[in-house]
Amino acid sequence: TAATAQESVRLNQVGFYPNAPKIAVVVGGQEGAFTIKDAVSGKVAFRAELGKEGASQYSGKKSRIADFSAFKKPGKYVVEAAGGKSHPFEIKEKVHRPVAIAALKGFYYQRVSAGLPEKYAGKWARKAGHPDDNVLIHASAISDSRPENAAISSPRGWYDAGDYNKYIVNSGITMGTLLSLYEDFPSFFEDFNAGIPESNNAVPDLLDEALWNLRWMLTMQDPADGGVYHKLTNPRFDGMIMPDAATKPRYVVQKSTAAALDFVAVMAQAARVFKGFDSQLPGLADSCSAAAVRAWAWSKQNPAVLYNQEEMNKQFEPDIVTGAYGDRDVSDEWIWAGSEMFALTHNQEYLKGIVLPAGQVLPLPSWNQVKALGYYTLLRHSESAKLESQLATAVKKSIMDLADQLLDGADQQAYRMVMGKNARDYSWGSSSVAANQGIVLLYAHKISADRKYVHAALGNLDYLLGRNATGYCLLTGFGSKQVMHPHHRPSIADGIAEPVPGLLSGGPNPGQQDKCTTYTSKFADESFTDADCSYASNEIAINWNAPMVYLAAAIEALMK
Ligand code: 9MR
Repeated sequence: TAATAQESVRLNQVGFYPNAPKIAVVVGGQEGAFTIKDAVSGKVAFRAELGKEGASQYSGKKSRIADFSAFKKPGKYVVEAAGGKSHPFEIKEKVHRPVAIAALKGFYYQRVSAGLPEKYAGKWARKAGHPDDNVLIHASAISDSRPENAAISSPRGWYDAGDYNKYIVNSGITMGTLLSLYEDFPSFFEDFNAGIPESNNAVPDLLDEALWNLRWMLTMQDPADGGVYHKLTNPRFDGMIMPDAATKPRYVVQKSTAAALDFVAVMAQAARVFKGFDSQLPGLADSCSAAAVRAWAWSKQNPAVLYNQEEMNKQFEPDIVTGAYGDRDVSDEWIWAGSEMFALTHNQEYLKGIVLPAGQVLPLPSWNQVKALGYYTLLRHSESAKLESQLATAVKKSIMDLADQLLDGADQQAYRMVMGKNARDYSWGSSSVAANQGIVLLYAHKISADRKYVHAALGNLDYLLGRNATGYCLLTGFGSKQVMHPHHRPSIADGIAEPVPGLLSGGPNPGQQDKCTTYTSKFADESFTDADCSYASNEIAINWNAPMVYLAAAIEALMK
């Protein structure tokens, strides 16, 4: 389908900082001038020439860049070019603050075992679902301490995504990202009110929200041996119903090394972070620290117990067919867990095998690849924990090498950004790729103090908010062309037209594993459909929202 006039100019539909780059992409390839007009009066406020012609490496669609970085006057505007007109946007300070707040609030809406009163949830108020106070032990998880007829209480946590299950592996990277955000920008969160029930207590809202999931994670450890259940789940996915209507039996399943090590990392990091709130949360930091030590010991005895759902289902009943998060390589989990334990204890023993093998580039974080999370923590704590200088140098170099590899050639891309340079960027949950690339770039800025990395990270935030080949602003509740039909059970079942706000859509994914019939393009950068059938391109997930919160909040903190 042909782009409408508005869709032919693509930009961050939320807005721009006065003193930062401002880029729009004009699709079509026509040359000439573009103008910035006042959105209300229509008066021309700025005029310049479009840049040279470029083309999407996926669709071949031609485009030109409208660079109006030199225009700094606060206000509300549109871009006009080549007969097209952009959605309206603002130029102002703190322009992404509402984005950061809403993306954190997105986690509140995902709370399990809690009713969401109107006072906090507005029209998305809903009843509590999943008390999870009577969770069965799946046959794969039976042990001396937890026999078959035993049930455990494992309430709270966040719903993982559009489904209602709770997965330790995916909680791991999510919590690591949020706790790192706090560790990296603590003062920013002194004044950051997300409008959650705990907003008026003495703990920052970011940590209050994380606590909801932390308390659940603690219940996933078997007190007898320190091992950690891989997930808490229904045997099969629920229908498109509200949480309180979803009452099928729930199970904890098999312990796994990935779950145990992600748990170690989160608990060790939480122990450090919550030590600063001992008077508000007495004993919490110590409990986290003890839990981390026990899960580490279990992992040492069980260094590679992988979660293989198909194999599990051959041996045990009932069959479990929900998300597997079946990581087949836990070497990076060892590095993340070891790094967090080192930062907690300052004991070098935890750092075995930490250096990247020669010639390897640090992989971008994802649920099954968490090495970089370990490196971020070593970077942050290299001085306080007295990291050996050789190691500290190697960690810095790895992060800089990755950031420079991301940046290399990005300004030659049709959309002039890091995201999408490599075809593999468009995978399931590609929005989290864009956000995690942004985070690496911000760490490179922390190391180098070079502002170019902040501007490149901002480019990826622009991508998520509208400067992309789908034309959508990918965070629900924001922009002019909004995601309205995410694959998210409450948003589908609640009878409210607008989806729950502050949730990041997964984004383009040419795999199209959901086989929805509503896709209009097969090109990687356009392979997105705003339809609730599309769990492969339009689901939401906690591990995608967390880097969105990080990127938006960190950029706000750095743009002050
Ligand atoms: O994010 C996960 C993606 O990397 C996998 O390719 C995909 C298929 O296994 O699963 C994604 O995670 C889903 C999880 O299994 C269940 N809850 C929803 C998650 C997001 O789609």
